[in-house]
Amino acid sequence: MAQFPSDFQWGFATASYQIEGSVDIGGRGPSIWDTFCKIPGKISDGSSGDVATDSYRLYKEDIELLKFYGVKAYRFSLSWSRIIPIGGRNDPTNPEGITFYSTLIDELLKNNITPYVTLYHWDLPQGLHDRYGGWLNKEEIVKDYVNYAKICYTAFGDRVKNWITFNEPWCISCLGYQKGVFAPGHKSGTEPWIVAHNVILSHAYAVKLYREEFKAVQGGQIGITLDCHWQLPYDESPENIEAARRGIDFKLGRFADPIYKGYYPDRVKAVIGDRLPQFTAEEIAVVKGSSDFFGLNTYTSQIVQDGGDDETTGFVKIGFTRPDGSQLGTQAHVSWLQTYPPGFRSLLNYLWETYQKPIYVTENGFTVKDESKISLDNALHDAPRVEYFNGYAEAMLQAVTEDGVPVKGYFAWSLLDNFEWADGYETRFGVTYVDYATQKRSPKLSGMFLKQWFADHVKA
Ligand code: GBH
Repeated sequence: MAQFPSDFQWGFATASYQIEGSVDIGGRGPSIWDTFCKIPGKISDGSSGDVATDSYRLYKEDIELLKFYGVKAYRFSLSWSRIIPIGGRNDPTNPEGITFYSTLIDELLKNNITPYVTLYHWDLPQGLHDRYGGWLNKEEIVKDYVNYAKICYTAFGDRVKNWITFNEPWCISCLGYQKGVFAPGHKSGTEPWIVAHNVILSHAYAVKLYREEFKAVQGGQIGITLDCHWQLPYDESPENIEAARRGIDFKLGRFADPIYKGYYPDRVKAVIGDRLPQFTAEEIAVVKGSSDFFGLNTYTSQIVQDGGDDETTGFVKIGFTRPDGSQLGTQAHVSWLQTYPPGFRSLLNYLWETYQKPIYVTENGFTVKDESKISLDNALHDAPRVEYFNGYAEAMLQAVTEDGVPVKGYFAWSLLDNFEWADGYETRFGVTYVDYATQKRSPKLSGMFLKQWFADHVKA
């Protein structure tokens, strides 16, 4: 049987605002998501991360679950406003917040679970948004983010050896500042490009600091996580083949090309023109080569056609229906996701050919249709999620053992059902069912499946 090498990492991923709750507890300051959730109509069920899976209090139960599944690693994110409640470089830090994460890290290590820590998974301190416009203000935000990163390296870097600076800059900029469906809910044509640029710079200067002042002593690696779905042209027409390439550049290349190659993609420059900020020579020297690995979040594949009016996609129309009317795969609870493992294998090959970096799949997962509406017994028997993970895990194994793509680790999204942003709690991505009335956690079949699959497919 084909297997991954013995050092292959696998586990589950979560994010602070989606699981912690306790938003007013332990000295935490508000984030832009606390504010956003209070705007009527923004969250489909009117909920928020106020309680979520209560993991600030129940973190030991979460670690028990991780142990039960037999994982080697756990990816979670830090809440910036738990560590620096207002957020800025001259603002006080919160010792209670630092102690919380320090204890979590110690408990993971005690149980032989390697922490993979994301510094920023969308929960900007509200204080910085109010003070100077948050991600829109280059001069301030880069310095404040680097200061926050420095506090984290200093407090946790003796034990944390795997750092991820940002989760999904495309979502931060396009959903937060262009479509307005994520915090802070802006709708603008210029802001998303400024925000994206400032996120890239914040990432790059935080990596520079790590490499110059921490890496020699702490010996860790640091990189960024980008999100991308594989894009299949609707047909063989030149316009649709070109649309798929442009779609990937607008989703991924706009971040990956500066970071791994040192310039914005031509297709993006051609369309965006002078709305695209420019890097100074000094800046691009810091940006280029600023990620030790390729962190990838991917969930689906898309069938794309030239046209439409959506700049966030690069003016490509996204669907799942082939010219003959057939669907790409099994439809998930959310409209944007269908199961299609071959696209995952293609994407892994594309990333390796294009960027030549070892890959960590930092998120991958599925949400079963109507899982919140069926009985607990039925929800625990999540066959479509098992089918999804089976297909994706096999595709990844083939990419590694047959195609030679260096995938080093895999994190399924997510350990638990949790606060699914604008979808609230109805959309469930967990391999563990959460009863939100009692916070009782119950493993689903898919969690048991992954436990067995990785036990079988990673060399001892
Ligand atoms: C990830 O984003 C997130 O990192 C994670 O926090 C989240 O819980 C998980 O996915 C599951 O959704 O407005 O057309 O883009 C994945 C990227 C961003 C894809 C939101 C779907 C909504 C449709 N997702 N997007 S669209």
